[in-house]
Amino acid sequence: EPAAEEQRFSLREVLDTFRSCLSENREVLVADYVAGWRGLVRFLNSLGSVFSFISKDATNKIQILDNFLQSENRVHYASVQSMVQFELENELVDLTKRGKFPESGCRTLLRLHRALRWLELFLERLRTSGEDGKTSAMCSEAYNESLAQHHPWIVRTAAGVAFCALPGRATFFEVMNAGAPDQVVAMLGDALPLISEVYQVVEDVYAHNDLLQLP
Ligand code: 1Q0
Repeated sequence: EPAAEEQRFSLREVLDTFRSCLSENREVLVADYVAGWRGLVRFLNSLGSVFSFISKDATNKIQILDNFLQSENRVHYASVQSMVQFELENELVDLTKRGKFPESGCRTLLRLHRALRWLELFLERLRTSGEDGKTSAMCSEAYNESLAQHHPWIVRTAAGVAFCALPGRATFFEVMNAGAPDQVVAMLGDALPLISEVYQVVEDVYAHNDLLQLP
């Protein structure tokens, strides 16, 4: 039935939203960025409840950005570039320590941005892995190279436990719902440059404005 079909994760759909994220003038569109994440969270939820502490946090951050997209300031939140400019000009960001703006668009999107680097590293490992590749190892390596550096010990520990519950490569590919393993691998090959480009554009915007360490 269509309703169930809509809920089903499809790798292609998620990749398409990340593709539509980048406008011609290299602006990153927040609505599409958030839609991409919503798709990933749906995927994560379909892997089981061990991951719900992760998906809850991601959902919360998606919701914060969604609220901006529906607020009276929504025009300023159309792209990452305009969001950064708007929040900085109007002093809506806690720059050095948490204070009046614990849920600024800038700091919220930064958390997802860091997670996108994890995704990039993980998917690259998945893409180049052999049939007997261990997803949990790929996942924790990718995590240690990226997000872990921003997480306290307790979160790193919980994440490590969750990674152990990841299904094997074959199941993982099935859940991606994108055809036979070689088709999934091909699709990942198409998708990764795109994900890294989105990552790099956001990274540059944040670096340029000295926002990479927002509390
Ligand atoms: C497949 C396994 C998924 C593993 C995801 C790796 C990330 C682990 C992160 C664990 C920490 C989550 C708990 C909360 C942490 C927050 O403290 C932290 C910082 O925020 P704040 O407000 O406290 O400063 N939050 C984050 O760092 C954001 C983490 C967001 C993670 C979103 C993960 C979404 C996962 C998607 C699954 C994709 C599977 C790949 C296959 C899809 C193919 C395209």
